[in-house]
Amino acid sequence: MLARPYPAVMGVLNLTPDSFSDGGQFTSPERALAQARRMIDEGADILDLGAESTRPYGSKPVSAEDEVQRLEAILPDVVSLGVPVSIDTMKATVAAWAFANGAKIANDVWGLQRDPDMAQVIAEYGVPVVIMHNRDKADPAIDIVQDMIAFFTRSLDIAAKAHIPAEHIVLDPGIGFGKTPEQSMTALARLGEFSRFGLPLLVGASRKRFIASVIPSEPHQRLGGSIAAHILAAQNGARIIRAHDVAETVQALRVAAAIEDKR
Ligand code: HH2
Repeated sequence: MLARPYPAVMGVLNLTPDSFSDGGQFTSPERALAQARRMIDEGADILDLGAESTRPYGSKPVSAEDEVQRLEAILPDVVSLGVPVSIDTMKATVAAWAFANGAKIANDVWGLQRDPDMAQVIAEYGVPVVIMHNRDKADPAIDIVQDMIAFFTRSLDIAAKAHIPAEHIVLDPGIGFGKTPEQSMTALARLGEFSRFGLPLLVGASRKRFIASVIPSEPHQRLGGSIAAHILAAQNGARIIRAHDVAETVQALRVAAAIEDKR
């Protein structure tokens, strides 16, 4: 057995026309299912389905009805592939629909703090939840890690009041959400500070804008930067990595873990 097991990989599948890096690529059920199969073949442990882009600039808000409509054509078929499916939504009604149709994990980019019914729905279905840090607007003047600790404390309070068990909670720094590129990198560098919560961490740095702040690049040109961030996140304790490029991510994580094993 490896001294430190490599993290699980969550493959991203956006059923949206406007996601920042893969918008419009997987809106047809055939292409979405083919991508889901491909990510499973490449080693994805979880598939994260999203039907509303959450990008900070330029995404269009989608009604719950439209979000469900986008998912209806695809989610049940993806569930039938046998890999756990997480639902990337901030709306409780969409999450409830997804759980009733086989999704097994909640992924809330507002950490239970946007939709007041979200925690209750998650508790009723007894599913694990990814609580991601977010802010309406980046503020370069704040200590982002302190802000995240306060945010997670609020989210965990909401979760406790809804009787979501601690074993069902994963924390996520929300790379690129309500943060300057510098703050996203600070969150990654200081990931170890979240170990105080004693909960598993998920990191999703895939193709994000902070990479372009170091070296100018379009989203599809950011694989190297994504892998660098994910390897460091794994070394700093991340247990789940959310990525678009599953094969490359799995390979990088496994090689890094195999090398660490020789220390
Ligand atoms: N990032 C995105 C969306 N959902 N969920 C979690 N838990 N963590 C993340 O870092 C995260 C997330 C943004 O990436 P993507 O899904 O590719 O883009 P979009 O929101 O534009 O669909």
